[in-house]
Amino acid sequence: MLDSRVCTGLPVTRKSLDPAEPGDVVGSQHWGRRTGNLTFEGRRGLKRFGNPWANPSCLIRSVGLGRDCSKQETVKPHVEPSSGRAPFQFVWAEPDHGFESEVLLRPATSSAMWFLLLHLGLTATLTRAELLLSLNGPYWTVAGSNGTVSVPATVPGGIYTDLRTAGVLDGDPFYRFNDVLYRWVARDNWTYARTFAINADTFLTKRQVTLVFHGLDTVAEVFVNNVSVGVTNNMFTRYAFPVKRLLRAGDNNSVEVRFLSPITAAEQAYRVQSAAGHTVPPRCVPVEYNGECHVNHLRKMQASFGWDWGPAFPSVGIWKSVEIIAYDAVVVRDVTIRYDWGNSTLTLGVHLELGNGSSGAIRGKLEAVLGSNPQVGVSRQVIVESGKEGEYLGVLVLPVPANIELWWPIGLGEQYLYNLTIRFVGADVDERSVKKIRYGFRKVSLIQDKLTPKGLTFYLKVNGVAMFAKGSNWIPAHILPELSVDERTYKNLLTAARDANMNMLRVWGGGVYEDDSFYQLCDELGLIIWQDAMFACSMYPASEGFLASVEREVRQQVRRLQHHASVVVWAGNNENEAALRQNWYETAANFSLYRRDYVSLYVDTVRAAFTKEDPSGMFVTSSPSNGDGTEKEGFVASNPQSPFYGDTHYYNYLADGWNANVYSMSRFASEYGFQSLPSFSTLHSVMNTKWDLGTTSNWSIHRQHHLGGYMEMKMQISRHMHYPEDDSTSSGFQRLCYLSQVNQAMATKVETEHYRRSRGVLDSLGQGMTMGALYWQLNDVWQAPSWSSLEFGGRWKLLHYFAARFFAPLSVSAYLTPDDRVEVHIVSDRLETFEVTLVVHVYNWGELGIPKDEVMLNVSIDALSSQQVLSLNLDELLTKCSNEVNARHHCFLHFYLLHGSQDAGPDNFIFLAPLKDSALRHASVRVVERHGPFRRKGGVGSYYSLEVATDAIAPFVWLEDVDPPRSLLR
Ligand code: BMA
Repeated sequence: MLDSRVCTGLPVTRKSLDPAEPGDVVGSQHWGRRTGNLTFEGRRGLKRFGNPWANPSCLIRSVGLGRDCSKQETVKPHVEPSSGRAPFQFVWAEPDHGFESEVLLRPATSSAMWFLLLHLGLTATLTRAELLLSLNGPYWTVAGSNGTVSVPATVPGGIYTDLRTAGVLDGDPFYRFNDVLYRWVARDNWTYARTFAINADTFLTKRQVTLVFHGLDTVAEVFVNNVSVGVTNNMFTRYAFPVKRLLRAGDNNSVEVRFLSPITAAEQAYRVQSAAGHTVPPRCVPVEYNGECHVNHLRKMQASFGWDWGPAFPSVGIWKSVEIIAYDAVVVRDVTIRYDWGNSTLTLGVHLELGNGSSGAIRGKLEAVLGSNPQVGVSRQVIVESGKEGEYLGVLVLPVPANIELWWPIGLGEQYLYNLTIRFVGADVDERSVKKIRYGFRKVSLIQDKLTPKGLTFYLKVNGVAMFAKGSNWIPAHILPELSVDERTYKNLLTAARDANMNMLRVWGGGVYEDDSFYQLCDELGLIIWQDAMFACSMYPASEGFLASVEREVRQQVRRLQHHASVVVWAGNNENEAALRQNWYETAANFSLYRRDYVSLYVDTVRAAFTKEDPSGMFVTSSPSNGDGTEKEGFVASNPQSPFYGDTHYYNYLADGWNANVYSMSRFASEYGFQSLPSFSTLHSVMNTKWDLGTTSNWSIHRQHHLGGYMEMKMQISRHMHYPEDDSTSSGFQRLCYLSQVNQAMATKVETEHYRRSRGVLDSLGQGMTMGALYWQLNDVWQAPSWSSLEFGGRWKLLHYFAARFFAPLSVSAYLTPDDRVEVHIVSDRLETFEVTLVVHVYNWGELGIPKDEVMLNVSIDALSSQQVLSLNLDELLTKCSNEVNARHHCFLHFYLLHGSQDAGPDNFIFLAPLKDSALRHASVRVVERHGPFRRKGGVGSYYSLEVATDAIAPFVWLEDVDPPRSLLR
């Protein structure tokens, strides 16, 4: 029963980033592959005790058929002298048994090694792990309800991807109107099925055999060997079904997942909910979304029914891994961690699974080892008894060495991460379960202290440092959840965030809780995460069943994510407090009813589950909210957007976005932004340039989900620049793409600079002390007008280049007051006082390279501060620049900072009149030299170095890669 598609095999790579340890499963392969090539790395630093890795061996263990195919090979390390790292390569040939194998790593026996382990009171165990039979891979079929469509399927995956691969959907789902044309897919019910073999001698002798789905999207019934084992209705929870009694020895076992159309499921849930006269609005997404209704009744990615930046692709499928696990002892599922600075201890909450219907207690040893130098460990005998849902919580307290290095957000220090291994070793059974994580020591608090004359502060203190949060809002990396968890895409987008000097991202509540690898990357990159629970822009049911499902979801997600150094703040929802208070969905007539539901869901359920799992964690019930202020007002504040408390979402598309004086104050601006079109190179692959150009074409209207979006864009652009005479010509449309990005970049720059400056402001009303600026939105899910700074496929919009500058650690910015004063500020995120020379140059638009006047000032900039350093009278400043009456149309101001003779940060500028009225000269801009490509260190792709020349002052020049790697355009 070999499948020819997998015979050639993919290279096996080790997923975890940790060095391998004795007893580790360092690789595994699916049935059908007979050779493997595995590279892994051994632990270093144990030299003192002899190197147990001098001669390690690998043991191939086959699971699935019970035949003992084990064999042992010695693997030769190749030690890199410079790093001391010891990568091993192991090539094996597999007996032709056609099932799953795993490769275990064995150290050469070394008495010193045993001494070390005994010294730590640990068991170096070579006992077997729980058995795991992965049901992932291309071995599935999926069929529609009337049997006319039946195609091969892959798990993890989803129906749109499978139908596309099979050629049933013959076009790019994002091409023109395909999102709507392909909607029939989501209206059908789909059944995923496969067969698999079970080894009776290994699997079926185990005490517990469980079928585990890490993510089912969404409403489904699961059958094993034609017997129903359960139903699912929450895409964000893991489902585990006991299946031992249903499995048979041999290869004729089947699993089937029958999905109900999400559109039907949402409609049904809505009807049930409304039957008792209690409707939960909104009834549908706005008509501009071309979306579907009632997604708020499903625990599913809310944006998959349409959003103001995304298409509706109501997804269906097994979007995460599936496996059968079999064990006699327990499975270490998660670990939650509390770091007690005072006592220098880590308290580990080890979440063990015993499985349902477990009889009696399981005895064993719980161990934890921290890969610090020196390595520390703790070990404790436990008697595990089954609690709710077959779970048990074991607690370990681990002493932390004094020399531990802290984890810092990027920009404030290094991102030290330590290996932490947690094991359960059975006492009565020869079995162990291991969990490995990377842990960063940091102390974080959300400071909400009283401010005079009014309100509370709202900022993060990390390792004692008040951190200004700079960043953006993260939406899923793809509208199809199965494609959103791609590690390469994560790396591309998150590295771009880091490269733009961001230190924080908010994972927005209308998407998904991201994959472990996302948070792992954020840990490594030093990006702080604000994690919303997955509720957005809606009222939600508060029925018993709904709340129970949410409680389970939050419990599982908090346990999974809590240990990440990057995950710092949680919020109950996106904008639902504001929606309720401001009557977005006509709930005012029944305010107290909806408020009661609101409190039941976000306070009594989400917050309660969160606090239970992470008592010292930080949680706000909504974003935006007034934080503690919201709590004081019974969780629905009279103004959840108050400038005196918490966080705000502020959008004003009508005022002049380039004028700093139009922006309001905020303690923490967690959303604000402006739309733009992506580059023409990104758009043209999904349009027909014969019909679709121009903002009034059917295609452009179809693509624009934000009511009035083009009108606002036109208004904003026209204030400062010449809107194309006809945006339906090819050049006019391309010009619009460019101008919309210029406008977006400028407006977001001006607004962000306003928030960064406001760190140092506390006005007479009590407004100011802003400590966060996260613009909306970082990334995109398709090629359309949106607020993103990164296009679908990863290309940078102008805004992203601007962000790298306006988020720089040391930044000079200026603005013109209504009474014509130029106020110049310097903002510093540095940890020490810094001496700089501020240079202000006055330029005439007509004269390239020669400032007409100059002001210089030496200043000492306090650590972590925003300081106003200059206030200049504009008319006086322009006297040498131009003697025209309208001098400000001929001149602009340029600012930069020097430290000694070196640049101390990015330069900056302000315009003094709308550009369309200014005396710009026509510039001829050319690339004169090109070097590269060079490999990007620690990032994705390569880069070039180009020399660009101009013969006149040319604002807003950026380079666009018109042919990005296809791999990034999935
Ligand atoms: C905010 C977000 C999103 C939305 C964005 C732009 O309110 O929370 O729901 O996409 O505005 O309108």
